[in-house]
Amino acid sequence: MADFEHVFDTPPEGAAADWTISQNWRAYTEVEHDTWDTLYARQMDILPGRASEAFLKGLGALDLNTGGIPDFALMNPKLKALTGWTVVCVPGLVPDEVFFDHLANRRFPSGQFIRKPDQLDYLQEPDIFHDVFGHVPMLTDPGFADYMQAYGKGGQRAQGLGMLKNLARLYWYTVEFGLIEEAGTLRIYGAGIVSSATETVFALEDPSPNRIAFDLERIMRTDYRIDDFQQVYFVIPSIEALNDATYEDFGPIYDRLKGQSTIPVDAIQPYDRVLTRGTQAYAQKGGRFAA
Ligand code: HBI
Ligand code: FE
Repeated sequence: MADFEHVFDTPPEGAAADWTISQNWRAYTEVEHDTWDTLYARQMDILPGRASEAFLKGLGALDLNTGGIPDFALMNPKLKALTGWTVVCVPGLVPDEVFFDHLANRRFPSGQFIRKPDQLDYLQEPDIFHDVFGHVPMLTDPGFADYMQAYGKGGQRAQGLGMLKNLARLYWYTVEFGLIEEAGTLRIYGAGIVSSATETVFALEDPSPNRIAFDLERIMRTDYRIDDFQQVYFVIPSIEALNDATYEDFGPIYDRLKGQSTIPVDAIQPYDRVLTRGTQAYAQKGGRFAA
């Protein structure tokens, strides 16, 4: 983490005890607003037909393309009316317990800064484009809104039980890099994918990654990489199914996981339901790649 610019141990100067800061929307420069517009336009060229309908509907409802970086004072009333969520500004990555406390109270922490023009394609830290464009549209979906709050509550508990590493994998493979089946096709809904032009195409169309049916315990045992495209994606049948599969006491699962090995990112297990190993297997299932 040492090379992350926006990471602190205690709330930096000007931040409140809960790590929030003012968005200070008026202070964004023309270059920063242009960066938002460029990234937004680039994603809208490729997301229709690839992103989940829930994401596209949410994006439209929030009206995030009025020119430049969205002003939270204008966006939050729309979001709050839909699902009771709001977005708060933070200086960068915040400690896990702070992050969970916000989620458990239906507040999504967003970075205040936006990437530099020479970082359009990739940065490891979550900036306002990743956080707002990537995460917030899904928070307009009532089922997904509940899932995120449950993750915040579960995070607090997992931390106490020493199982955060396992729970964080669930977040990674759903909230950040999840795929969903819609009308017999694969769509993306994970924020790490929908906010990345290159991974938007890779996640659905590249033959190399494994695409495996969602399996809670399997995911909690699976490693992940933060520095490259994913080698495995997990596919949920629906948001409702995701909630059903995770609406249970994780205590017994955590007990079982303690005795089990970690599954490498590129491994396939005998019990995996592999939806595609690249485009061919998926085409055989009558998927969108058959055309
Ligand atoms: N802080 N701002 C911010 N954004 C995140 O996504 C985030 C964080 N702190 C901790 C964290 N994520 C994760 O490590 C937890 O989900 C485990
Ligand atoms: Fe994220």
